[in-house]
Amino acid sequence: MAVEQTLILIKPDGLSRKLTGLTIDRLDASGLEMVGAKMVSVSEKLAREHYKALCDKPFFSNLIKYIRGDFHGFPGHRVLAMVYRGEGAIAKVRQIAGATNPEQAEPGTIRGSFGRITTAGQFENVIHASSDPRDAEREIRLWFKADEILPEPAKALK
Ligand code: DAT
Ligand code: MG
Repeated sequence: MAVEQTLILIKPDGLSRKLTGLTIDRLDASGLEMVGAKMVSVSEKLAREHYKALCDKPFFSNLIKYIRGDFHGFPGHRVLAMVYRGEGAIAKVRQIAGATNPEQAEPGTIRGSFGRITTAGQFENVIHASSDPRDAEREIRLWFKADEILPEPAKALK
C-alpha cells in the first residue's frame, strides 16, 4: 500500500461538542502519524476554495456558513486542521469518518456516532476527510504551508 497524506478538519460542530480528543484518539489508534496540526480561522475565501467542486449545489451557501462556524456560535470561525500520513491513509481516515450523510454512516464511525442532520436539512458531520489522492494533495496545499508539515523520516534533518 502506498504511503499517503490526507487532510482532516474537525469542523465547528466537532469543536463545540468537544469531540477533538475522541477524534484524535481514533486517528492515532489507526497507526497513522499526525504530521501537521493547527487551529485555523476560516475565511470566506478559504471556505469557498475548499468546497469549490460543490459550488453549484443548492446547499453550497449553508455549507460555507457551516464550515465557518456560523451555526455553532463559535466566534473566530475556527476549525482544527490536521495532516495524517501513512499507508492507505486516505481510505483509512474515510473509514474512521464514515459516510457523508450521518444517517447513512455506520454506527461506530465518527459521523455515525456524532453526526446529525438538522431540521433545516444541514448535514453536520463533525469532520472533513480528503476523498482521494488528488483531493488530498490539493487540500493539503490549500490549508498548510510546506514547512508546517513534518518531512518524511528519510528526508528529516538528522
Ligand atoms: P465528504 O465530506 O464526505 O467528502 P462531499 O465532499 O460530497 O462529502 O461534501 C462535502 C460536504 O458537503 C459534506 O461533508 C456535507 C455537505 N453535503 C454533501 N452532500 C450534502 C447534501 N446532500 N445535503 C447537505 N449537505 C451536503
Ligand atoms: Mg469531499
